[in-house]
Amino acid sequence: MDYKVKDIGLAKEGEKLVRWAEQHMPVLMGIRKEFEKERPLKGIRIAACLHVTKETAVLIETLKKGGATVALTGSNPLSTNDGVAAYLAKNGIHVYAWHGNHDKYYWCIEQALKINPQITMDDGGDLVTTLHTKRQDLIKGVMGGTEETTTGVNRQRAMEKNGILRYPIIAVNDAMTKYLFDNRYGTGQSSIDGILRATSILLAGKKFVIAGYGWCGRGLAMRARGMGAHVIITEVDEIRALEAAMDGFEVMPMEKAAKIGDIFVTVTGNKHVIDAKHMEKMKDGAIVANSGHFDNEINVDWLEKNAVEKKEIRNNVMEYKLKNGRKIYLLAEGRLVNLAAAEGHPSEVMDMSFSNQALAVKWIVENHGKLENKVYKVPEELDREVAKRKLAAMGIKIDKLTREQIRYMREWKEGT
Ligand code: 9W4
Repeated sequence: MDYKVKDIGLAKEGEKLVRWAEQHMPVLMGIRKEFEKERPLKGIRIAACLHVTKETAVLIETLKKGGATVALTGSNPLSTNDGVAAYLAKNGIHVYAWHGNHDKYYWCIEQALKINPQITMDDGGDLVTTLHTKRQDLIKGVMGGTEETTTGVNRQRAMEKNGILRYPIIAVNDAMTKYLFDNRYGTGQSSIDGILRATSILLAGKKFVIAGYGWCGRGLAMRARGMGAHVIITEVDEIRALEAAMDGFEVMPMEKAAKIGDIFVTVTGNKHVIDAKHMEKMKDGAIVANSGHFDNEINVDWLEKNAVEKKEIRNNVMEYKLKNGRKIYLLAEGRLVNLAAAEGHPSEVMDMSFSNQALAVKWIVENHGKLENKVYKVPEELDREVAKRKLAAMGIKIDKLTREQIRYMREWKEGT
């Protein structure tokens, strides 16, 4: 049994986390039950490059219960939970991952590929890319792969366009039960969670400025309002700005918001959304955080160069004293506050993405003979199946169209 983790002795701690996640992932656990009975992945070898989290462990064990042999490597050096990695290694998964693994990141991917995978599961596309560059010899044995994130799907779509993609990929990221929920409810809640864990401040009555009104911004605004904050949105897109205004939020340019905000969160996907000219105008004690994908939404370099004093106040809170005498508090070095200071998407959200993953793997095994070397959407019936099962798990029933209503919808002649 081959693996490499930080400390196999951490398995018991990891197991507690995984059991907790299982409690909150009813759809995936339901799929696990079926997999145990039907063994749809019997004898299938899977290499996965995913964030080694408690939720990922629930997915990996589900694949194993379905009959698969799994090798797992981390998809980011900072996202591996060493307890979870140890727990999986102890339970028959070939895990190559430890927290802070910057130097041996690609070595770990190579180890995972030793399984000679028939299926790849990626989060960001590093497995697919490694197979297409360094390990082309393994490609003939691959039936297909899945991809969890936008970044990965973009990379693989580019490969398809250039005619170099050599096996089919299912874009789990693009499933409705994934993208319609994770940014809004996952990032929305976990960003607040990260800010509160880092600072323990009261949100009620605070001026909470959100840069960007995409899915993350909408989720965050909804939750901040729920906590009693006065929410201000800044936008560059007129339609989104209008939407924010009609959702009942105050909308204004960042230059104006900078002067009045207590807390600032960037979720735009663009750079230097909070820049020198904004920070110079902020009130003493302003808190600044980022939940957008890259860590350049806040001009941290400027802060670093122009602060006259810098002090770590508590974990994930850095105080910068500016020349004007005012202090600004930067959370988690301007990296994603929901990941660095909290635990990312709650398990209930990951339940839906990872159920799509599990069903997509089964679908590839059943259909790979008919597939071309293209990026496919998750078949709509699987996507809807995940939604149905989530509703059932939540105890929610919905109506069905009557035969007459179906006929009415198809009928174009019947009007007013
Ligand atoms: N985690 C991550 C990334 C950077 C990072 C403190 C600053 C993404 C998706 C899922 O990227 C992920 N930087 C850190 S901690 C950290 C964590 N620091 C430390 O100083 C730098 C990541 C998917 N996911 C969930 O969201 C929940 N379960 C999941 O599997 C996980 C992690």
